Amino acid sequence: MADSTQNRSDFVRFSLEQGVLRFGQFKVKSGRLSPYFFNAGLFNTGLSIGRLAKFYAQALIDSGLKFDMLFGPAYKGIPLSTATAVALTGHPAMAGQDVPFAFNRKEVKDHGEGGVLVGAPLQGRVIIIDDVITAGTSVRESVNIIRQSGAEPAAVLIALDRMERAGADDALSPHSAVQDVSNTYGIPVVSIASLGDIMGLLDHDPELAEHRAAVAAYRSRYGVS
Ligand code: OMP
Repeated sequence: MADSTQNRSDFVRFSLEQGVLRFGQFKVKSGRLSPYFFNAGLFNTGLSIGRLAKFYAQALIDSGLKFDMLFGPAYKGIPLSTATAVALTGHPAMAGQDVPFAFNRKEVKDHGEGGVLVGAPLQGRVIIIDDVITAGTSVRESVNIIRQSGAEPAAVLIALDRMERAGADDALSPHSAVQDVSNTYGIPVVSIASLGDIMGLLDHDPELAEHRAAVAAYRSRYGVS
């Protein structure tokens, strides 16, 4: 198994073990009833966020993308960018290179150090880190912040790509939210894992066989290729 495939399937397994990935019936932001849900907020201990960060770091290294620093949109991107910078800096492929990171505040601060940005100055090729992309709002804000600082948004790094078509049931877009983000800003979106990897888990784990049909049906109804 190639390294990146291993990272993807290990991540799906890890998410399941942590209770982050669940099967059942969940109403998602789009209003659809999804047979699975990925709640990244449940990576909420030192051990689990440390492991999560290693998966992000490995996915970024596997992508082969060149980058200079990380940016985590408030709020969820803040611990993600911080932990991933730690994981990248300790990754053998970085050969000891330190990785700067920054994040934004949701409220502009008018005293003290002021402003909306915290962390390293935004410069060079910046990787935006988030958990899932639903409407792409936080990516749009991040791209604007990065460009306004004279830096270059280089890619978006997310945990899970649900690979589902955007839009209402009677007017489904041919593209997913992830593809729309990539097309709109002209930057790649790298995910640690995707719906395809979840299907891979369901195909190979007999204990999860009962969920396979529902996820496959959801995928054929809403999925992008
Ligand atoms: P933000 O991080 O604020 O963009 O929120 C992400 C959104 O995606 C939240 O509304 C979540 O409920 C939602 N979400 C997941 O986190 N995981 C999923 O598997 C599916 C969704 C979703 O609602 O599409």
